[in-house]
Amino acid sequence: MNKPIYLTALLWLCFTVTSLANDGYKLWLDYRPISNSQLKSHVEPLLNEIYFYGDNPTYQAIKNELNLASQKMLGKVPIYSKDRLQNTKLWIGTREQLSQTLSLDQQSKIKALGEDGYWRGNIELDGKSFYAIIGNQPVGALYGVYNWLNSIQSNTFDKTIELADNPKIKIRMLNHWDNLDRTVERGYAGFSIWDWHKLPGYVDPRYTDYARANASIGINAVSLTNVNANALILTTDFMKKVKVLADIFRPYGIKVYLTARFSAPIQIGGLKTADPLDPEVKAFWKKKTDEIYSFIPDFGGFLVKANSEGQPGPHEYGRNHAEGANMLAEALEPHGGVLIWRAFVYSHEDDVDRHMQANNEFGPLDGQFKDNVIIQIKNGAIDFQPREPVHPLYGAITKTNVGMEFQITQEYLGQATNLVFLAPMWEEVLKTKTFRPTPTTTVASILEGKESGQKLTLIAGVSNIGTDQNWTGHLFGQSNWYAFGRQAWDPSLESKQIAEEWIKLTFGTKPEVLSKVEEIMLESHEAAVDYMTPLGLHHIMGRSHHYGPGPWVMGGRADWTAPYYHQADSLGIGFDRTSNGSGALEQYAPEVAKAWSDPHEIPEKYLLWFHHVPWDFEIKDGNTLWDGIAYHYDRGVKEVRKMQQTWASLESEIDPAQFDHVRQLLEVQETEAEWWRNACLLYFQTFSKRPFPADIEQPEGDLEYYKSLMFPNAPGI
Ligand code: BDP
Repeated sequence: MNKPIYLTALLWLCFTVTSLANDGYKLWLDYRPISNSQLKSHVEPLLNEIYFYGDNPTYQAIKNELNLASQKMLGKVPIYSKDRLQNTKLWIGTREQLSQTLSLDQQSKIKALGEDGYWRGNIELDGKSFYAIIGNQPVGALYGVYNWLNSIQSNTFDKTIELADNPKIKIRMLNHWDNLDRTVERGYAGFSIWDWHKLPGYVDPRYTDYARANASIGINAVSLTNVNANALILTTDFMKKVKVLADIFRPYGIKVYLTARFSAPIQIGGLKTADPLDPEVKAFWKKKTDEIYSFIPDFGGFLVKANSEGQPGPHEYGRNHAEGANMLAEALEPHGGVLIWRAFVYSHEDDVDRHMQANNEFGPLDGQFKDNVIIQIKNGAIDFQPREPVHPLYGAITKTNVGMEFQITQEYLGQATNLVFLAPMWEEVLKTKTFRPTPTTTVASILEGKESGQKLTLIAGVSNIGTDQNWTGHLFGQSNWYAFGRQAWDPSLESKQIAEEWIKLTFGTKPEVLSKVEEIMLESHEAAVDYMTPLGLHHIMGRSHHYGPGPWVMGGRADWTAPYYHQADSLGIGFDRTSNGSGALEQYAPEVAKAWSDPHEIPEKYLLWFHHVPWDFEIKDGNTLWDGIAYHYDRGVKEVRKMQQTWASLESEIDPAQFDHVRQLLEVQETEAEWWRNACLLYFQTFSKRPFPADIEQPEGDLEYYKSLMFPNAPGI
């Protein structure tokens, strides 16, 4: 081989190998070359002639994205025009900047999209045609550009179609549970991406990529630190570090929030008390808040976990949650800041069913919170279980701003070794009817402020991001970050649509890949529920790390043990929350309480959540409860095997590195699903004293062996 040919071949090989080994870092923004020639003929002229109406940091961020995308998609940088009419085909700007060009009708249409909305479409002017991406604010244009690039990547861009969109939720927020030493509570993807030690001097380029990823899916708020908060984050030294992050995020439309430790006045303020009604305490928070705003003028506000799981709060001083929250809200108010107060409260001194404690605390306080307070409520009343009935606070309080807290990190859903697409679970929650305040109310309509007229709307998700090269540990964890952003933007989106979008951006647009990966994703949540906690079982995971099964976990406070939740005995299994039991069902609207109080009427997926049911109870498919439980566990394992086979059939279609990463993890998932099934069935059999149905794979192994497994180094604790 002569030298130049040899060198070209070598270069080609290097390029192919590196381009094949996709490490997942680029997430869904790994723009692929456009192979469809028709699409290319529509996109290329636009990227060759871009005109920006003015300049600002957000437009610089858009240019940065267009540069990256164009180089990958077309192999060249875009060309920016200086004149809006000469050599120009793509306009990017705000409604105001384009007001001379837009008809009054177009202007009012765009205006109606609100502060983060965007419009994109064709505009005819003096016989010439321009493609325009317009926001009411620069950030709207940014969202419009991401949406446009997304449509190019998924092969759906059509210049002739007008498209407008706007978020239904105002604050679309990631909650990082990141500690200042970079460990991450319930994090399974390495360490925290916030390198506090090197900040403010060293700025990791990852911060910008993080902001890009969030902006591309509409996330506009991040709380940087663990809700089990460290007061040091509020010191001046840390503020300088936080400021660097806020400055990076600002052009991407992202506001920074911090978790505020309620006892900070004592820990960093030198006071003897943190009583929210004490004048010195109030003065501390006011001064502290003013100081934060002097560094970060658009600081979002505080997120607070108080009087829960040992965290300090107003109860120590005989004050209630409203008094605690309002004091902090007052400090934020002059700056337009928001106080997010979590409803995840339960006390070990209170032996009332943990399911009921948040309603008991917050119900009587409805209407007492200030306008800039939002109560952030988990999707269910216990704790991010594989499946939970909706939290009874939704619809129970109507005079207080409420927001959703989902968990993206898979604390109870196989952590980073299990492929579980969470959008179907969130969709199920969002579509749930609460029947309060009206018969048609759903969780989504409450969150969107349609029921109460609340202006401050919020959907938050506990982040699954860490320092792993692919950000989320499991490649499919990226789909949950993506889905969260999309559902927070528009809670009415279907999981199927979201899965399709993500698959196209991640694996390309081949129909076979699309349909098979979609099948895996859409069935994965039900599979996990089956092999972990079928028929409404809950909180039977390993103690503390929550990794793997632990239905036998005993000792310590009752509501941190598994038998508290499953209540298995010789007669049956399940937690009686009807009026004969804890009475939690009565916290729901009468329509729900009535239907669910009958074990024959309640949706079977919640059966054991609300009822203690005899082992021989006949379930809907005609089986006894005991056999039904066994069939569900067995089905879960079989579903994982089906996922494995489907994935295996895609080997020739998927990047080898990504293929192998997922293949290996699916093997781990199969082992873990078998472990769950065997351990739980063998354990529950000690109560049911019944044989397993003959046609399931017989649970093997020895219960004592499963009980003896220890994971002292499990991540995320
Ligand atoms: C639970 C976690 C715990 C969190 C708590 C919370 O196990 O680590 O601190 O929720 O949400 O899911 O505050």
